[in-house]
Amino acid sequence: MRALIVVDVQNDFCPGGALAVPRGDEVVPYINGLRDQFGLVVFTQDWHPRDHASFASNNPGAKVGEVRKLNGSDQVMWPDHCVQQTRGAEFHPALAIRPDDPVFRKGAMRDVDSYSGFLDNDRTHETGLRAYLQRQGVDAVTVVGLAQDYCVKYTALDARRFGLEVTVPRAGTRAVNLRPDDEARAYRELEAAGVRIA
Ligand code: VGL
Ligand code: ZN
Repeated sequence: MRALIVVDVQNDFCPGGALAVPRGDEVVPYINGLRDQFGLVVFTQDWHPRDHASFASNNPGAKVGEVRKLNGSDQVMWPDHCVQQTRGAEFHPALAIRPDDPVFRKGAMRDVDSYSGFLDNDRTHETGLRAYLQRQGVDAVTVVGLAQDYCVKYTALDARRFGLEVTVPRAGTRAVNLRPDDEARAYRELEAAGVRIA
């Protein structure tokens, strides 16, 4: 069975939000139109505590966009975003999501960021998404949402590592593009890992 994984379609990643992805809201109608083609639809939600270590505001002297070391790994300094229980962390109001759709939250531990919907960046804690998809008999996934060069990319790469067939439709995602070629590079990385770009 093929599942649709909808990554981080939250207010803070849409125009007007704290970490706005250019034209990020354009994915909403596309995703809404896609969901009925799938036997299973799951959502991820970036869900940070206010003191999260990825926020520039929590790292003295750090500027947004700068890269610092966090526990030995490169960490982009982000604006405060998707803080738990805030409007910015809520799903885009037009996103079609039903009360019993499974939601996998990530990034809740203060000292580690989590781009992939499967695992945090230090690759020690799983969100439960892998086990859930396995229980449901999922062998292929389509990954959509925000942002193409971060959470969508890492979610798709982990899905490949876990042996799933993975498709990323261009119409279902938008990139942050901190550097202008990040989106193109992410697509190349995905293709090299065997992800189908549609
Ligand atoms: C994301 C940066 C920081 C994303 C989440 O959803 O792509 N990007 N946190
Ligand atoms: Zn985040």
